[in-house]
Amino acid sequence: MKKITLFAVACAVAVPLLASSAYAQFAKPEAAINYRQSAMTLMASHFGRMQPVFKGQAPYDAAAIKANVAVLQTIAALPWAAFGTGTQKDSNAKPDVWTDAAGFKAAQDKFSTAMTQLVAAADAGDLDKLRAASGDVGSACKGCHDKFQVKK
Ligand code: ASC
Repeated sequence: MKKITLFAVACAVAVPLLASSAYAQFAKPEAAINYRQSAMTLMASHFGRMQPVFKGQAPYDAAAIKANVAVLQTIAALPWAAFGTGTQKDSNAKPDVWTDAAGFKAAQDKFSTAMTQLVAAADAGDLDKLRAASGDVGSACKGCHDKFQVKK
């Protein structure tokens, strides 16, 4: 009876852990690396394409920026689940991603906060706020890369 109870408790703990781990979503480490790098590439594209507008080099189309920021926001949530244990080899991620998990999470949170500001500015149709939030998003990208990405 005790054994069964223990087994039930172990399952109750293990199943949600497995479901949220990288291995529930990715067949092998290379798939996780490819996934997160693809998300980063898409983010760079959707972030980069707005910069001419923020620099005053292209006209501000509020609806187009709002739609683009919505895409960026969706992609921005994706990479983090793909940094599972055992997915460092042959990637650009520094070991610090795993050895300083709290620091890596803090960097994600900084990015997420800046993204929330960017979404709010896009929703408000406020170009000055968009510029400021975009600057914060860019700083969050760079800060995380400086700390957690191998320089190429
Ligand atoms: C990008 C990109 C980054 C960030 C960073 C911002 O478009 O690829 O890594 O913005 O350069 O400072």
